[in-house]
Amino acid sequence: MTTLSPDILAELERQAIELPSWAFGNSGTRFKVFSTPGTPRDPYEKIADAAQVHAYTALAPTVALHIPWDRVDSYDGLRRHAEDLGVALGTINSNTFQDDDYKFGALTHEDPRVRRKAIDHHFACIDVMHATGSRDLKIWLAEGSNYPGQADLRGRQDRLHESLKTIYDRLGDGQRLVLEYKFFEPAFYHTDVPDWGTSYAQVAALGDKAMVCLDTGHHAPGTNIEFIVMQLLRLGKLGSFDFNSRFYADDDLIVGAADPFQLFRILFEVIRGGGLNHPDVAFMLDQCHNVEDKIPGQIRSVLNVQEMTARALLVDREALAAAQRGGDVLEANRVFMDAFHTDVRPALAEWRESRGLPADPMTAFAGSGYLARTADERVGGTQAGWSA
Ligand code: LRH
Ligand code: MN
Ligand code: MN
Repeated sequence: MTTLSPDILAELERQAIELPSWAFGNSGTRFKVFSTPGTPRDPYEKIADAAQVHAYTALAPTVALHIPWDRVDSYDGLRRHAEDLGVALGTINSNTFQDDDYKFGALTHEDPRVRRKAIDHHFACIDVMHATGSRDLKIWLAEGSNYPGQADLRGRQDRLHESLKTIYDRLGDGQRLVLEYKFFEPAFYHTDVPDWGTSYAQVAALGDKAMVCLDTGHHAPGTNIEFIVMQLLRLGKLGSFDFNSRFYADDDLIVGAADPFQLFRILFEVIRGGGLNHPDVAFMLDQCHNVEDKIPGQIRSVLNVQEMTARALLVDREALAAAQRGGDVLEANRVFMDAFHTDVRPALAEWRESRGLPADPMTAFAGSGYLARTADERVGGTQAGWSA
């Protein structure tokens, strides 16, 4: 059995992956949303489910909220509820994509009234952050156009800067703005923040408290995502990850399910860039579980990240650097692939047990009866938020 050195275990011990509250709601496609018995009926129950993931893995100490999907009367109360369950509230995600006013944009809209409304929504999110103790305001904008000529691309970029600046100036001490990019959808011709370069240009113009969010599902097929990770870390502007995996578009499937090797390559660059447990980088999941059970889906996800992190930590970086310096292409590739092909699961299981965790969190959770219990208790669970 492969053993993991004390240094590697110390790194893994500090690994923290934030869960999205919306992963615990029902979700689907525009064709059908399947409901699951026991689905949370409110943000309190979503957090209770997220706390299960942490209880079985010790990997997921925080939960991200999406506003207004996770609207509650008292965010202070929600914060205490989370703490009672052994987790904390994390990133606050704004939402300017489900309101008729935003049909032609929000922060980029031609009409100052609509821009003001979108900015005010972000101010409200910052108020929530003060109550929850959250550090990050994550902004993803569903803004763009469908037809050439429909929109003034340049004017929209200028308005985007002005709006973001107004939001940025409202941030408190220790708070950050994280701007997420996505190459298409819902707009199909142009998107106002389509790529890391645009996100970088916009956040660089704001200041040190503004960073880029990289959602792994938001790139064209074949994009070398680890290169982008390297570059953003090099520039000191990688603020967070939204991890998930994709076969076709923004599939939001379990991270590491479609392409574990890509996840390994990304995590290798994170480590190479000093980023694992890096204080500037929030490691989040952004997933939906349309057909599988949601809590086990999240447990599987955090375990996948942990497993690929352990493999990436196993890369013999000295041997790799020597082969790279010597121009030994095949040796460099062998060193890299050796780590990727190492089965770390038995070593991780043993280590988990030594920390009082179940060796196999999936089986332990399945045996706990939690899903059957919540199915009995909760009637009428809500959707992930898409129609909330
Ligand atoms: C957009 C996105 C963004 C949203 C989430 C629900 O596709 O990745 O992060 O907040 O999905
Ligand atoms: Mn995302
Ligand atoms: Mn997405």
